Amino acid sequence: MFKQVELKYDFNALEPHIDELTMNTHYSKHHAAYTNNLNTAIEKVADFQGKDIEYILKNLDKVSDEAIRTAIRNNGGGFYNHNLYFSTIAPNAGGEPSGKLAERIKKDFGSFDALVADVSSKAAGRFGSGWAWLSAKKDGSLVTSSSPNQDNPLIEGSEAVPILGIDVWEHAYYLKYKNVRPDYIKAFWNVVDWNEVSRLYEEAIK
Ligand code: MN3
Repeated sequence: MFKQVELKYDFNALEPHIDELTMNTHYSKHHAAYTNNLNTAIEKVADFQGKDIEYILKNLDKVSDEAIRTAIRNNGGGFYNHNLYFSTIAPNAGGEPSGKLAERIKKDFGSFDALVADVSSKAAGRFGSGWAWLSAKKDGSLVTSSSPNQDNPLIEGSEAVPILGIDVWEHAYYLKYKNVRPDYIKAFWNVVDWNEVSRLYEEAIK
């Protein structure tokens, strides 16, 4: 049984950057539904019993039934992506990373501001619903990308592991930011928990 990550903060804790109603609906309804639907879909796949979500997302081609495969792709992606999202945002966060991650950002993107601009432009440019990512490869290098729907680099067969994702589905921002997605993206950087992202980076390159 897959379980949603527990929030270490209240729904209103990310105000004014992400509003309470959006956080509550996003976590209690959207993420909960992805999680429940994943658990239901997975029951029908013997190969996936007891497997972790990373394995499942990388091995969707093992599911011969197209409807079940699609259900696991959409809801398994939704489960994984939102666990990452909700665990890498926090109150009193934002700023810039330090240590190994900061050094690698400088090496791969030139500066922290250049990384933010890169991911922000991929998030703003994603047509329709989807995500923009910062991911790490085993050799320590960092890459950015964007995915449609609830896809992510694992589903797409990348060797890179996501360490930060911006959800640009309208449910992530529309109540407060309406059609102005770029304002939400700008605000998102104020809630990024770089300590947690750094921890995921170290984990990914181990
Ligand atoms: Mn979402």
